[in-house]
Amino acid sequence: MNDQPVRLSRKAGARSRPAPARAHHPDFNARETRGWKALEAEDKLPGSAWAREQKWALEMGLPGAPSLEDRTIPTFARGELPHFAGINTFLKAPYVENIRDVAKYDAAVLGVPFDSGTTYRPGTRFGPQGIRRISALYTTYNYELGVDLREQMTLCDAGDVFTIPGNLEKSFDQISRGVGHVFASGALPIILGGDHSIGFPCVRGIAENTSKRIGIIHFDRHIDIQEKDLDERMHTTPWFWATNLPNVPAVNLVQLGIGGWQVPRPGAKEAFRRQTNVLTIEDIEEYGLEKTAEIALELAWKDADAVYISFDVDSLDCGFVPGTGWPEPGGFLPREALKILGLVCAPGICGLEVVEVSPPYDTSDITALMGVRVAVEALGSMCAHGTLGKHRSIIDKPIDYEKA
Ligand SMILES: [Mn+2]
Repeated sequence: MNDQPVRLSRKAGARSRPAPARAHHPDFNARETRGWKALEAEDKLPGSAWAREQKWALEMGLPGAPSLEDRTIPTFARGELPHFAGINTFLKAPYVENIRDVAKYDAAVLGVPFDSGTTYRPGTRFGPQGIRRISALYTTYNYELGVDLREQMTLCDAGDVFTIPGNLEKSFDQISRGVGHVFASGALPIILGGDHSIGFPCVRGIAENTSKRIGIIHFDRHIDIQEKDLDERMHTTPWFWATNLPNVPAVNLVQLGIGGWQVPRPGAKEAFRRQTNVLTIEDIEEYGLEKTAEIALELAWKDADAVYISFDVDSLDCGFVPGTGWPEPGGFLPREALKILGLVCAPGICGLEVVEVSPPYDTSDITALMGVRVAVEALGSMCAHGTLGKHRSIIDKPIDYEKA
């Protein structure tokens, strides 16, 4: 760059050279950045549900001390604020004590505290508690998506399924009933595991309430489709059993991020035999995130009527998820997995599980926080695309679990 003054004309004398145009920068005056568009989206969001929550909190929690200037603050913490206080349901959503009331909500979070399917590190029975606890950190608003879950949908916390430690089969029966009940009620089930053995009973609970065909998009480092492990239906086996269900064919199973040194060969053989759709991290790097999501959607939805999402937090590089049962290097970066997750949830899903969060091995709650993020990212994507509630169209043979 020549910063020397340049003589433009005899009359003008010496003047500075004009600054070169920085055409490679976004035009901030035209407000074309995503950062700005997100602010525009926020400006259009309503705040009425928040106003209702504040009013309710005051009614429930007594007016605050006269010395407080903010008269919306109650004496007892109720609702979202403050983030460090209160009884932690997921995102401080209302706790549904009578489980029949889940029908009144668009989506219901339910915990499946179960780790008897674990074959290495246990502790995922504390997953739902850990995820709920750190979910207190979150608001209901997402900046980039321009969505506010509180304003755009109704969410409840249905509490936990009563699982039976040490008994896979009885627990599976309980889990299928619990997930099936929530699904049949019309609320979208958002399931907090638990180890990955719950994948089979969760999908079974949904599948038995519909005659329609269900595809699965599975985020994992592990292939999880062998018949048995250590003589039982452990957390390495859910897709063997789920894709044996008549309306959950293996050709609609898409497995993202599989690889490394922890994939049991019996699982690889079974995936080969059933022709599931596996993309490794290198495949995904090559195709890119958008194209990967496109491929996943095409395969999972091929001749199917709904798609279920199974997100194992160990699909991420273990540097991001120390609190998990089988940590493995070389997986997704959080932003990669979240991007793909948002894209595959955009057309609507019939259920989501986030599994393998093990708080006893966690550091600073980062693995549990990822679990929260998976759940809200899926809901946020569906709110942004207007697809929340689409799953209701496939509930064509709801089971009455009071009688069944
Ligand atoms: Mn896994």
